[in-house]
Amino acid sequence: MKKEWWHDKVAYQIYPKSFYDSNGDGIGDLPGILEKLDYLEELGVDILWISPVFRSPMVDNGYDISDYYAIDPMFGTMEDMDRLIAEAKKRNISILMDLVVNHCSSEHPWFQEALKDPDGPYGKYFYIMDGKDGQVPNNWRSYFGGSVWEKLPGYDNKFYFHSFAKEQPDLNWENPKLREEIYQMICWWMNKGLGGFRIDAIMNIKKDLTWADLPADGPDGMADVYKVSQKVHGIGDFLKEMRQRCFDPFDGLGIGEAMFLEEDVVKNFIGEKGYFSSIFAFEPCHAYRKGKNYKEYLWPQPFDDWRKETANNQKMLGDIGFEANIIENHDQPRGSSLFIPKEDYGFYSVTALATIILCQRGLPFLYQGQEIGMCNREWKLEEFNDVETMSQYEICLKEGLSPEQALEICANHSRDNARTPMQWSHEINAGFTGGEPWLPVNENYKEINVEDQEKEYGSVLNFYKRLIRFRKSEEYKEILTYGTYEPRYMDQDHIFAYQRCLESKKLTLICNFSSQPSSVTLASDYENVVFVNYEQTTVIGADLQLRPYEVVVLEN
Ligand code: TEU
Ligand code: CA
Repeated sequence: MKKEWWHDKVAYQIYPKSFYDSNGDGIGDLPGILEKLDYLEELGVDILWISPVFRSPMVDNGYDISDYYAIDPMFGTMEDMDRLIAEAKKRNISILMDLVVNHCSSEHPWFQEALKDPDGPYGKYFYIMDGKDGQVPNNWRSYFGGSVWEKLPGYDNKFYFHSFAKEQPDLNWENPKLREEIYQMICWWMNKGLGGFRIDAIMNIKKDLTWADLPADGPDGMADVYKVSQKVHGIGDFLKEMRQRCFDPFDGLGIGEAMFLEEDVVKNFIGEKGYFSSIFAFEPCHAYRKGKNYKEYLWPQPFDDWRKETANNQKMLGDIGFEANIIENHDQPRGSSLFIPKEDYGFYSVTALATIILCQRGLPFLYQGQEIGMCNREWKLEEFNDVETMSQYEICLKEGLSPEQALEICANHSRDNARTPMQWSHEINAGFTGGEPWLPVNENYKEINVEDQEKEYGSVLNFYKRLIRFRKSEEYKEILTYGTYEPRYMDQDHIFAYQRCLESKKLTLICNFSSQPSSVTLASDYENVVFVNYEQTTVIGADLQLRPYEVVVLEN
């Protein structure tokens, strides 16, 4: 496998609106990130992915871009962005921005021009179609619920296509002019010295141009548009072109938001000749999404499925390339709430989870607040902000759930859980803002915050620092990066274990992911315990005794 500059790095995602507010308007901003760069450097972060900060009406918190060449005033100025790239570089941190090019905002000038003249050049930047006697052209359901088609204002029988909210019209990638605009824009940003991009919702850019109805999968008679992206061919031509034009010339890092790839196509997507440098490993953290209906979602994440999905993913990748490993992001509940039963939440469970993820093969991405063990909040219906949660609630009611049950599902799964302000201190508003935060802070900030954890030797934060140092240590960096991955002790209840091997070196991670003591009969002899989350070192005999949520990394 050819070595790349980013292979042995640790990445961190910032959701800028909720990271740190520098001017008291209740909204996180770029100067806020600048102020916290030393904190991130100290944590051991090498790559920073910043969710969208481009000009946007914020229907989907910046995932609806109205000007790709401007910073939204809410976040600061272009000078702030340039300063951030430069200051990060001084600390050996590369910045990834968020590339949202499946769609733009309905306020983007391209769409505004298309509205004026649907048959003109900008009409062809989008998918504008005739309906069936005033009815939508087909039965596809958008990600956020309802039809993917919205009537073009001023017309009786013309519709435009949107995979997400109606304020996010999809861009027509079949149009070479549109692609050219996108490529120029990416290169313009890369020339500013970015490390690369995280690439949003990219699997949706190829449409089924027959626009044929799909078999209904819900009582609304519609079918998820997501199925179209799974079915169509030919996306590779676009992605290859984008890589060659925009990433290769800069040795840029492109992390695709692509999921559920089949084994036979994975090598096209990542690795040396792949369309992307890497893609996120969603399967292990989506193991709770059993049925297609929200009411079939499981809570918390079932351990066996998580373990199995991880093993499958790692096996499928083999030596092809690296996935980007996560337990959470801005679209997921908090990892420490999803993976750990509520009554078990604590230092050992949170650090066990951290160690399992960071010692895997792949490029680890932490999400802001993960490093202090931030968790889900308790919600009242009127406190939610997210577009997806709003429609989730309605859909739950339509699925026949009571308002209480619907609220419980939303409270567990809402993306707003990840979007509550970063907990910097035990001061008012968790030290995130001097003003009124745009989304409520999690009330537990008095117990869970950066400032206190920095002072406490045995805190989750200090554990993460130690874990990242271990991952990047001269001694174990190579094996933790390039070592093979083999799941172990899969037949033992609540044991998450795997072995990493590189040449003659072997590391075995064994974790008791449960609140009861457990033991594992070891298959071979071990010489050293090289990493632990409990204070006293474990005594290793033929049987390894493990305390609740104890994790050990052994060398032999
Ligand atoms: O998400 C794409 C996506 O597929 C979503 O349906 C995601 O799986 C869902 O929100 C999980 O609950 C990306 C962004 O990450 C998301 O924040 C945006 O809302 C979306 O694209 C539209 O840009
Ligand atoms: Ca601000």
